[in-house]
Amino acid sequence: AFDRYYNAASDFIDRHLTEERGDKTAVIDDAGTYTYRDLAERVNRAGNAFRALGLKPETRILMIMLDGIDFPAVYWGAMKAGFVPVPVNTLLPAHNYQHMIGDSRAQVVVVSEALLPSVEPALANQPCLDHVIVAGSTGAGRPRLADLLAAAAPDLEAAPTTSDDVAFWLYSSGSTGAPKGVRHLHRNLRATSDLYAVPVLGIGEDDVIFSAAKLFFAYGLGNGMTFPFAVGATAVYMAERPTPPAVMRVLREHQPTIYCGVPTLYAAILADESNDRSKASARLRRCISAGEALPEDVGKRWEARFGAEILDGVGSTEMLHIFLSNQPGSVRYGTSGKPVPGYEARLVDEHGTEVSDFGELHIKGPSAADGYWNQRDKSLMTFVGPWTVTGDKYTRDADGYYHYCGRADDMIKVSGNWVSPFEVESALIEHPKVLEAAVIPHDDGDGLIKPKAYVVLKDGVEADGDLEIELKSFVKSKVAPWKYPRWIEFMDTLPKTATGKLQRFKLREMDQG
Ligand code: 3SK
Repeated sequence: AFDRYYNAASDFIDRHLTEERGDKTAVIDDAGTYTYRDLAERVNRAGNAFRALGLKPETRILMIMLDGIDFPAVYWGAMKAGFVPVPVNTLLPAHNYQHMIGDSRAQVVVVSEALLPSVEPALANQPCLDHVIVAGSTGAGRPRLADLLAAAAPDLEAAPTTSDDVAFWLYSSGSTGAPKGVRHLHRNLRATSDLYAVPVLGIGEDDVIFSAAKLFFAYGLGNGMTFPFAVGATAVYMAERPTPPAVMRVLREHQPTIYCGVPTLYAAILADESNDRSKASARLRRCISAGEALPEDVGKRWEARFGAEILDGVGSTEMLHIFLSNQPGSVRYGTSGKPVPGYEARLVDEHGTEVSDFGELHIKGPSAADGYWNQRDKSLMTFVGPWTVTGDKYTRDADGYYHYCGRADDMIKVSGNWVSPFEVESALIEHPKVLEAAVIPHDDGDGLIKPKAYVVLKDGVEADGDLEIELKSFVKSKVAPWKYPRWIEFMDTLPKTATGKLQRFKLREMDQG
């Protein structure tokens, strides 16, 4: 239950001062360590700095920012002052920023100095954009965030928002079309921490959490800000790209107790045989994975080598965080687990009828977004009454575990039988020479559809015809005979979204020429 007035920033940040956690470490970033008192003061200064610009309530503030202490200061400060922060991916081309600034009608952009050259072309001809603030040492000729914070007062009364007010947006890239603004409410942050972070992830005040997924992703935002600040834990931020060596370095240097990764990164860290717990964190007690389904083999190998189980789960930008998850002590690798208590799941066939064992996954729960900004048709298709349509196909087994089969439009029908590309990909990556795989439908020349695989090999492995034959028979030994890939193409990389999700549709387009 929420009070009439509820501001999530007061709940997640200010509460620690009244609960006497002011001296506790809230954040460790590349430059230093910050207590909850430091964090609360920076949040207040940021909120006051935005108010000093004369912004009206609900003004959007677009954040193109690297992970570091300025990120939570701007995000929670904007929210506390009644504005709407819109963190966006830092790896995009300028035309995407141009779309997001225009689409959100942001009046302010806060950009990390290192990113300014790639953002600059998007800043021109934006009728609503009045202020560009640079987080960095020189400011590159524009107002510097550090100066605005220094000039602002350290105390701030929270704006009288309600739990149903829009608190922030995230952009959802999806597989097609321009990114859509997903509007989330103040109440949604609390829902993800109360339902997932505390009871499933088991985060507590003594935890130190490190998320390889960046703060601008819904997954990273929960892992790196909502969850630690919900309980007074410590978050570790790293600005650079999460390569395996960089992640291993943070695991070693900061000894986190919880690590949040994505399947590609788990697999890439494991590909270096010398990586193990002795080179990571002796305190590591729990890992989570999301973004795409974690192959069974990767989960088992990680647990054996790092001594901590991975809770694989699935979430979405629209639902804000994880709604299906494995639970500690009952992990079944190769599955996405069961609905997180507080969420309901249903499987629906192509006629919209609820089915018991195989269909498209719909989710109901209290962290669902309010809708897409300015996209009425897409909102109607995705937010259907209390249900959110995920676009993912799942099977549910007799024990209630959900098994990912692929995007609704990725399933392949071979001789009347459905083939889950994910199942074939999982079989392929069990082969010791394979790093990653993607499977799509391919016409065999007679108009019949069969699976085709694109495979990335581990470093130093040579692709040749013998390996192709070896991989085909390897897969045949693992899955039903009609599922093996009739063609295999070797690639250097696979196309992925910014959140690391495989884009099979791009391979289909490439395949069809
Ligand atoms: O992709 C996911 O599984 C996910 C998980 C948590 C939050 C957001 C997303 C997209």
